[in-house]
Amino acid sequence: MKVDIKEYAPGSESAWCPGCGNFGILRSVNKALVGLGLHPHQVLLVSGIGQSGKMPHYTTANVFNGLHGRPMPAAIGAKMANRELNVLVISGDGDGYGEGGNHFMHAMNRNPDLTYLVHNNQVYGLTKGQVSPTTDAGVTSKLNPEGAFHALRPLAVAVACDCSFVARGFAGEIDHLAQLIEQGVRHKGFALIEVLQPCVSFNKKNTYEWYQDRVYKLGETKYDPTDSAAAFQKALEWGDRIPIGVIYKHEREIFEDYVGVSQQTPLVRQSIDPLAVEKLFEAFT
Ligand SMILES: Cc1ncc(C[n+]2csc(CCOP(=O)(O)OP(=O)(O)O)c2C)c(N)n1
Ligand code: SF4
Repeated sequence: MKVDIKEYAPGSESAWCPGCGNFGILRSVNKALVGLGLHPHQVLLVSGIGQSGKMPHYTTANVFNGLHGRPMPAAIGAKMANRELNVLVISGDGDGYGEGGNHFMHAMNRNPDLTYLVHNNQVYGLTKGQVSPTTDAGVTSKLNPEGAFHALRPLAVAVACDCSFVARGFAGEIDHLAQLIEQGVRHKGFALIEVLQPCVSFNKKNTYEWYQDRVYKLGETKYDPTDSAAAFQKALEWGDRIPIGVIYKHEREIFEDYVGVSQQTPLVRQSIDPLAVEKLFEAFT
């Protein structure tokens, strides 16, 4: 049955500030899921804590909202138990690159079949604008009057970790971002999609206009996303020109194949033997 975007219409009103870049990301996610022909029951959105972490609550897909910086282990567990689910992990730059930096690195290395959206607004939005790992050097906040020190370049980290799909979108380019999300979900393996997300309340530097003056689409240039050395250079490009599109992609073995769950009936479809469960409990009493 054809999917109607109304299926993803939220039942609750959002608590985001008017003009927040998260609205554009949510629209792109919904468009992509419709484009993929996926109904809400076929999708799981797993998030951490933050303004980004609220996003799953504004859709009708399955939701798991966990701890700050910790959506990844829950998402990997869900995918292992039910590989038929399309699992999207939703993070912020603080959640994913700061608190969750350890999970970020190991997930990319292991290559589970997940799509990872990082809403990069270059601040800790929910806690009122402290500097984050990606805040541009020199940018100040109330808690950091001396300014941020040096910005992490997570997409270069991703290429170095041999992440099998690395892309960047912009919340002001909804159709382009929706296309990237579709590609990320179709990709067999770990797909990182960082999204440049204006925070209209706390980031007065990286505004919609600031990005619009700088972003350019890699798909409109002669760029080969399968060349890892070129991808590393491209992932470091930031300043007067900022690339959006697919930066790096290649196929390699996924974690589910390696651990053998791809060859088994998904755990969620296996019947439970109450006697076996009882024996298991006995072992712990
Ligand atoms: C372990 C832990 N540390 C800190 C916090 C407080 N906290 C909640 S949200 C947040 C910042 C979120 O920033 P980011 O991940 O960039 O998301 P945004 O709100 O900008 O979307 C922090 C520090 C927490 N909830 N748990
Ligand atoms: S504080 Fe920033 S990130 Fe949070 S809802 Fe407002 S504009 Fe969006």
